[in-house]
Amino acid sequence: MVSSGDTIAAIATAPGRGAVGILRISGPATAHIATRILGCLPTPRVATLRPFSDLNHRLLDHGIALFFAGPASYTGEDLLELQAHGGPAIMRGLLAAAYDAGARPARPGEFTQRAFLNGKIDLLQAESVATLIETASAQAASAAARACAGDFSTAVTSINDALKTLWAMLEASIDFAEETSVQTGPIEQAFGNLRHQLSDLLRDARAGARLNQGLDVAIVGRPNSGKSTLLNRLCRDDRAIVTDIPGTTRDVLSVDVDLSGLALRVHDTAGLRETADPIEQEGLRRARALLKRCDILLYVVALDDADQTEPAEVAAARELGLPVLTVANKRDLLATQPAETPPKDKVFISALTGEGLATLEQALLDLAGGREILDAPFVARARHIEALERASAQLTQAQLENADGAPELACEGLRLASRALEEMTGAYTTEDLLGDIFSRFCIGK
Ligand SMILES: Nc1nc2c(ncn2[C@@H]2O[C@H](COP(=O)(O)OP(=O)(O)OP(=O)(O)O)[C@@H](O)[C@H]2O)c(=O)[nH]1
Ligand SMILES: [Mg+2]
Repeated sequence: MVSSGDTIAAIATAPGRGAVGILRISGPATAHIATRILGCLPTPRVATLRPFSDLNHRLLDHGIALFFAGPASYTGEDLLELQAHGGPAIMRGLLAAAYDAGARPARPGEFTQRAFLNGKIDLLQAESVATLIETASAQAASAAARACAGDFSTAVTSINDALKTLWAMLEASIDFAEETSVQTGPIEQAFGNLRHQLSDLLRDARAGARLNQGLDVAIVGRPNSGKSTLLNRLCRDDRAIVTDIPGTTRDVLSVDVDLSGLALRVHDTAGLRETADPIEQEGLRRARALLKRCDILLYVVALDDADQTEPAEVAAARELGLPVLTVANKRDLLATQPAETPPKDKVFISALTGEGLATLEQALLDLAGGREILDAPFVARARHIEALERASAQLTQAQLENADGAPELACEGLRLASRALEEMTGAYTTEDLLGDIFSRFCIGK
């Protein structure tokens, strides 16, 4: 067990008043501190009702004490949880008593960091603890809970094991090349299987990252096409100013929208047109900058607009492969229904009356790959995608090198691919990476 030698304490419940407040203490002095505050050391893993007192024997509260003897605890060390009445004065008093008895304040995420350092969980599990706490979406929370339970880690570790087996086969083929005729079939097959598994995992991880981070949706189109009206419809709130004056919106207005469990950030933008107005020009600059970093475009075109040509910005976004959903708006102004059956990337709506909104939302969900994202088996982060992409590129390269008769180079490629996977689980890691990950946690976790 890795123990940092000192004992940490923090309030684990959210600040403010609550029915119950929890103080957590972890480290070698935990049993001593427990005895000072409780008058005795509770039997491990048994909820015990005790008076809580400070070191001057002043009663602070009565509550439940739970003692976990290391290594059978969250952190892998001796750990005490005190459940008191959740008043700020009580919790401050308990924390001060813990400090007086020898604990020091815990840094953000330090309990989970200790759990990682003591081998209770790996890095992927630790990161998903933070995601589970942060996320507002039920789907993402469930996927984060599966990652906490180790689903993502198991998938990564099993690929890494297969990779190492292949590496050993290749090494053997080098060592014994002159003695036996090397069987290339099984090696090629192992390369094929691994690439297949890695690409499946990358697909799942990309979906998991999207579920975790949500998607940015930009609403663009010519002035007065009804973009701001559409934003208000999508968020079911009167957020953006709507007038019949072209050029009403200047700033980018961003609103969170929950689309059947998928977290969207929808951005309303200034209408695309040539203008001499410096304020509007700045609005257009911001709109164009947004186009470079969004995931999906809603291109709004008013059916009564004489100019139906697609703005250059939208055409350029299509060129770059950005998914575009064309929203033909103001359908209520048409005397008859549109004759054409729209393709799947076009919908007819009236943002004013709300007609066609459900169709638009379904089309948006489909275009975003919403089903796959919502079904993601676990949550992931950009760092995981980057590592999986690196592992995948190394594996592809190694297969080519092996086919070219350079198994030594292929072995080096497999070593680097394995290193990338071990960076994910934390089997291989650096101080900087750990500092970066755990500093984002809340205190007490
Ligand atoms: N009849 C009808 N009018 C609409 C519809 N959608 C928007 N409008 C009207 O069109 C005008 C412009 O609407 P906005 O939502 O402000 O348009 P915009 O695209 O945000 O305009 P800018 O911010 O100037 O670029 C307003 O008078 C709206 O009431 C619609 O579906 N039907
Ligand atoms: Mg507007």
